[in-house]
Amino acid sequence: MIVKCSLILMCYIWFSKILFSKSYVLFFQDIADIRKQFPILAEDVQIPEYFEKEQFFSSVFRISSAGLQLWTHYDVMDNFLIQVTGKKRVVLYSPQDALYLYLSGTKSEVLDVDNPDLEKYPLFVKAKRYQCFLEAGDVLFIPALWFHNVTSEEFGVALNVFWKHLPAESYDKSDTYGNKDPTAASRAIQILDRALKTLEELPEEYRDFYARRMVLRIQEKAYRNDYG
Ligand SMILES: O=C(O)CCC(=O)C(=O)O
Repeated sequence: MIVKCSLILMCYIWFSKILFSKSYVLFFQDIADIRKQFPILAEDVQIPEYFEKEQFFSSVFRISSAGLQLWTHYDVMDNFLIQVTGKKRVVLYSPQDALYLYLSGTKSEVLDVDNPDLEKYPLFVKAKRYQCFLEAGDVLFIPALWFHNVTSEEFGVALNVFWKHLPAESYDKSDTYGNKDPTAASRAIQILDRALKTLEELPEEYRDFYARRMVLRIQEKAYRNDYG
């Protein structure tokens, strides 16, 4: 109760500080860092010491109204979601279940995770759902590549801290949100697109056969053995 009250008070003080400063003028092209974009709050923000300073990527200030839902997506960096005030529901899916999530880029096409359209998305039932509720003072570790869908149950303030756990050169330098695929993954996807284009030179029967062989090769060479 005391923690909750002090977090609510802190939230109130934060808002007052922001309103009476000019720091709410954000520069959206910058990588988010609450301590730089809201310097007035810098002293209040203690980034957890779970990684080296050079690994820090961004800290995103999130203010959400009740009912706001963020679609199911993954990020490419490890992340702490720190709930300052308010309550949020977080639904998570493992990267192993990517095949069942109907991905379009980094997002799932299944928008309603509670009542999915199973005629359109029949494999979605195979995705194992993990769910938790965050309240003021809670911190959720969201590992890179884990899908998450976040719904604010009430007005709330939260903070994300993203950090690079792969070698720095693996990440796309133009990434401002921590959600661009690592450069090697983007290159591999481009090469795959070229391979698929090449298959179009074949008649359908052959295209199908060689596509299946390619899937087998990918499974054999690149899938983890311990994923089942
Ligand atoms: O808290 C939210 O509204 C979204 C959080 C999120 O997407 C994340 O932690 O990556």
